Amino acid sequence: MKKLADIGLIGLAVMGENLVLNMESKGFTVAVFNRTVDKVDAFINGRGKGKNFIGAHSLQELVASLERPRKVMMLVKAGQPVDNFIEQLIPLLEPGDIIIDGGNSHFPDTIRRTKYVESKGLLYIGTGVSGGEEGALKGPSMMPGGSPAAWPYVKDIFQSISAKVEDGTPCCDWVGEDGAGHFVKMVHNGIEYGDMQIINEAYHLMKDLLGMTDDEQHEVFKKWNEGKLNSYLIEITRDILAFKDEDGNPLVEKILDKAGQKGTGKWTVDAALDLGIPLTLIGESVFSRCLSAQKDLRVKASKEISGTKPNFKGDKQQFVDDLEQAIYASKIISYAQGYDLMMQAAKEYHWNLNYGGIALMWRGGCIIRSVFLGDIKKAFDQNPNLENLLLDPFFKQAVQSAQESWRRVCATALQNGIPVPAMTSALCYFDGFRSERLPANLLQAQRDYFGAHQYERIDRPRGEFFHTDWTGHGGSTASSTYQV
Ligand code: 2AM
Repeated sequence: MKKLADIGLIGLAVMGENLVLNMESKGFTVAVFNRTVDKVDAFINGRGKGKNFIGAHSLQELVASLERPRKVMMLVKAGQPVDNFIEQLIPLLEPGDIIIDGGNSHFPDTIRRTKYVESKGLLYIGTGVSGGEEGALKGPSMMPGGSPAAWPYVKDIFQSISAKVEDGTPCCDWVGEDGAGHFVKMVHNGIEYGDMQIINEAYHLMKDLLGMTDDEQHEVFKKWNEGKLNSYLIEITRDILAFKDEDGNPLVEKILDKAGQKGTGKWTVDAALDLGIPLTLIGESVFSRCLSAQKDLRVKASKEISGTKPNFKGDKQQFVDDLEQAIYASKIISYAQGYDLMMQAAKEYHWNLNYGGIALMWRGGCIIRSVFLGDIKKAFDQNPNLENLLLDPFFKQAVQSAQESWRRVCATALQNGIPVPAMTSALCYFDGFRSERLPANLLQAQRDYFGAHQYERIDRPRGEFFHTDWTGHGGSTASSTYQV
């Protein structure tokens, strides 16, 4: 065993333990510390026994056991604990040493911490780690951002422990400056909300509109997983639908329909609202969870409000085939919107994001891993300056050929009273996106009418603003123009 460790880790909860076991299995020596120090010895004498770990009983001991430049990674509860450890580490470290946060931090905190730690002469990395406990042990998707100068020192460790795609490419690359890594991890989680909602809508339609059993649906998901929808979430849905409770009935049907959420979907939508990006599908996915959570109110409303009841008269097989297309098209819209958000964030926060690389980082190891991400990577390889995924030739063609099926699914769902907010909002976005002219001319007229907010004209140069006295008694606020 080496005298000094390659990296130190603070936080021996399951994620931390699994991540260091992963590092050690790849040949790295890891020093470990935990606030509740007993856990250090428990780990060294337990899962870490006989392996290349150095147990530290204080931060001083941890820092003293590291090779230079020192790399200290925190996997602790997000929020104040991260700031506390940074404060405690700064006086113990030397210029060029690196503090890494591998927790689920909110990106504005990572922006702030990067600047602060750099101001002390140290380097900082905030990295998204996705894939849960199993991913941490066997190969997570990792999305590091922060001080670019720190990357060469951690690259080998991070890429060794991360998931790999079939050709061996690691699902980990440098994302960008300061909070970029945690931002991209946040968008990943938002996209995860969207992918799950789309699948849930398909399940809802097969169950309540087509009257299919869980076993029948299991077969459909199995088939879908062998095609272009091949992904981890389709795969687990397939397995969930086949899983039987002790009485032999599908367990999923006994689960209360009340969704929980930890808030990263909301963060993504908050960021979209802040940056003015139409992230409609993920937004609807967050709100769908909120509506599901109003279980008691829904039970009451269901007894008081009557409405259309599902009554399917078409060809079931055709509808199931249409559903596959609707899921695919909705998913393309969701990723196009997610990428739009990242592109705007890159402008706002001055990040050089590697869009193809991000698709590759999500290609394996994480919850949204799918074959589909390989096509996104290709789109950005072909055109690194792609303005929107929907303008890429492959995706343009894919959405166009799915379009009719997608419309049939949405229209049928609406006519039969089954809510499909993700699929329909995606379709509305698509129709809006491909419209040269939207009705916002009327909207601008309304704003000018009641608030003198002014408008631009299509028969005058852009940037020239007009106000009209719509009622004839606008007094001195009548028509004026100015340049902005
Ligand atoms: P603990 O074992 O001492 O509770 C995940 O909860 C990890 O974050 C654990 O390693 C936990 O340490 C650590 N953690 C949680 N809250 C903390 C805090 N306020 N200060 C330091 N570490 C904390």
